[in-house]
Amino acid sequence: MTPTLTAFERSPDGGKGLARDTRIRWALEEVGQPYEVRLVSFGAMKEPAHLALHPFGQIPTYEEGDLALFETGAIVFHIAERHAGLLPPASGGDANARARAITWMFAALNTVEPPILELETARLLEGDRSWSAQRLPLVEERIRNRLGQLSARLGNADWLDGGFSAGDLMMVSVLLRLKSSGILDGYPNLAAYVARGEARPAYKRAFDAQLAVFTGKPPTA
Ligand code: GTB
Repeated sequence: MTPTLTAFERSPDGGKGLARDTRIRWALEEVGQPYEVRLVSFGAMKEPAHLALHPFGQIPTYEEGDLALFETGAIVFHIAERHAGLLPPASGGDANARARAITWMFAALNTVEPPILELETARLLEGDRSWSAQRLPLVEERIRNRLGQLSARLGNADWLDGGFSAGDLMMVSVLLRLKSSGILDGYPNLAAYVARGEARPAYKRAFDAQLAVFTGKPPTA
């Protein structure tokens, strides 16, 4: 059954791939699962029909037959459970490696993404407050602290734990949000890690597909 995602009809980033539907598109591209997209306006996201799918009135959502999901972590995990390619197999494989890959998904969402979101809030929503100039360096310091720890763990490896996994997909997606800040440049191995993620054909297809929404041109892939 072909799943359907929701995505912004008009993304504030104009197609830079930062809205979270890109992660889901990427996961589906990695496993070779075709999908459909329903574009929603900011207004429609707060209407009952969308709220029935997503209690917080956000994108992305994921519908597959009777199943409706929200939260990118849950959606990527669901895709990784249903298809080979994003997690080491549960049985007949290395169950511990699978558990560790899932751990990295949670680490991306619960430990690395929050300070990055704080920075976006501090810049976009609080930039005009009198205390903003004092707060920003503190927020940036919290991000650098996390990136330093992540960088030390990644070392010279290509991916966080052996082969590419849903943990890397989520971590790269989270780190991509820092790209324009220049903060990643202080961690060359993390910058290279993100570039490796972006170089994956599945990521490129996902990026092109979300960009096509805004350019009106069909994806080239
Ligand atoms: N925890 C949820 C998840 O992981 O699925 C968070 C979902 C979420 O934040 N969705 C955002 C949304 O719907 C879009 S992705 N926001 C509208 C609202 O809350 O009313 C966040 C996002 C939006 C825009 C950019 N951008 O333009 O750069 C980047 C990221």
